[in-house]
Amino acid sequence: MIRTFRQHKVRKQEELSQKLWQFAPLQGEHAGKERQVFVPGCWENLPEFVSYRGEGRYSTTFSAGGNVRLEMKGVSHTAKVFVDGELVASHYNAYTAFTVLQKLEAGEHRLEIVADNRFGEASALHVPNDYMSYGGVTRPVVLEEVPNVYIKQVHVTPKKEEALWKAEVEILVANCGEQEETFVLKSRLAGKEVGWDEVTLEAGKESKFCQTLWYEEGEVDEWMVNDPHLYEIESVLFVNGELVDDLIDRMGFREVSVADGKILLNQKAIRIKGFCRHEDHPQFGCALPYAAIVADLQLIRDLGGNSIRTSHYPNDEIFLDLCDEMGLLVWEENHARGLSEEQMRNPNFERQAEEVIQEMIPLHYNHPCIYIWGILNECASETEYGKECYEKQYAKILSLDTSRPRSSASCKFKTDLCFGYPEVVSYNIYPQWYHDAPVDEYLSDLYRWVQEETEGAGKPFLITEIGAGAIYGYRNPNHDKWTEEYQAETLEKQIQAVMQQKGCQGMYIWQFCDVRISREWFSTRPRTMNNKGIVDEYRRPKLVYETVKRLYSALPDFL
Ligand code: ADA
Repeated sequence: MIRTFRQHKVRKQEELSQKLWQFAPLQGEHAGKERQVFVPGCWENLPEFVSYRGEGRYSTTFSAGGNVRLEMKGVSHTAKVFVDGELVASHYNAYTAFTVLQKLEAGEHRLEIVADNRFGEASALHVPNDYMSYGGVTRPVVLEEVPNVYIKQVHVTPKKEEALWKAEVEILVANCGEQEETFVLKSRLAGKEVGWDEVTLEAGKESKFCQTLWYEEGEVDEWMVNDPHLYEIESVLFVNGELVDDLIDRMGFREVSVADGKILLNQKAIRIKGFCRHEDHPQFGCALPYAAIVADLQLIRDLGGNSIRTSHYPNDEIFLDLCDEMGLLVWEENHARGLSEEQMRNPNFERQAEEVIQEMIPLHYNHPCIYIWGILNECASETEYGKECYEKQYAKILSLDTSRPRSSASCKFKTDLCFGYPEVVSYNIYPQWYHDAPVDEYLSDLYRWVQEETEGAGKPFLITEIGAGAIYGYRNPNHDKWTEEYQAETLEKQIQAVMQQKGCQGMYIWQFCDVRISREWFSTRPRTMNNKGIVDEYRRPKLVYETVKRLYSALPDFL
């Protein structure tokens, strides 16, 4: 499934995934032996490849011709794409989409995607880590046929001015043909239209078209947490009077701002009752199907949650579509977890991390659920070199989106140097788990330090991780660590303390469900899993489930 709504009525679009492809590993004892696998998927879900690190070749055929645009929504973690045997694209990072546009003769063509999940210097972001870097074509593959001049992207920025809503519409049109093209462009949103008559675009060029639509009070319904209203923006392009291309996207009228140390959604201070969530499932790896994503979101809602942090990478667009529809707020972040200064000095780090931002923001720009962009979870924000990297990445975000605040989940207790850059200060803390300090004392000490000694003073403050581990089904009379009792008692204290901390706008529990981790991390992770889930990997609730549900449900969505 590509999106939860239809994106084209005119342009030919076809999903090449949601079916069996041929698969062959390229190394190891099964090298070169083809078998059928379902795409999207991870090869770790095939018993013989549970821990295979190497390359895997996926192949299928498609029928198309003309300007053929292929979009790979996610290949983990390095991809090479071949059409009819010719290399047409290379890409790094599992969690962002990439496209290739080619002129092909009408007829049947062969598509091969070689995925590679090996670690090494070439990969700065995917390293052995406290989550699993799977292998495979893990998100949909989409085929489109576009005319020479086509609509490449539509961005809508909603802004409120007094009682009026305005929508700034920006349409990117590309000419992939060999001649200049003249066209008419129109876009319709919530009953109003913008248009451009007889514009000309040179061959091989792209151009942006911008206009603003205004809405009187009552003409549109706002998008709010747990009360989402979505609008389709339908853009169409005519050449010589003929409708040749279209693009439908969705938006919501909501504005995120920061004032007086608070994050505001449509001028109201939100209270974050969140969960960090990895894309992970014992049967599907990181390639969760639509119904499994819905099931996760329903559990989060049942738990009284109103927000999800896509720790630690951009998520599948289906997930974002569903959050838009269900009124759940999303903290979306680029891909990085716990990188040391040495790892950040990998010659590929800066380019790869910035590419993730470049690929994430324009594609996810219209989702009203995303209220903040995050970067560099728990990286070296306490060092001068790290600080330079944070500064550059924050600047990169600002160059792509000025309508959302930025933040970074830090674990550098009273040593972080980077709070001058973002609009929101965020900390991951584990009192009562990795150390025994009382939660309220530890947190108020940290908060005081941020206010008195850092450039984060006066900015909104969030706890982006807090939690404790429990092995599903393990209980004992001592309520020792790893028991369900210990986890439930600890979360009770943690949630109470965070929600009562003055100046703190809410929290994300680490984490929604237990997840598989890289085997190199086995020694502090029983079962080679991160066991801090509120539900286990099969989504079976632990004792703590009812605790979280009771505490979260009692708190309103706004402060
Ligand atoms: C960190 C990190 C998470 C996870 C967590 C834990 O704060 O951001 O990815 O590793 O700790 O379980 O210790």
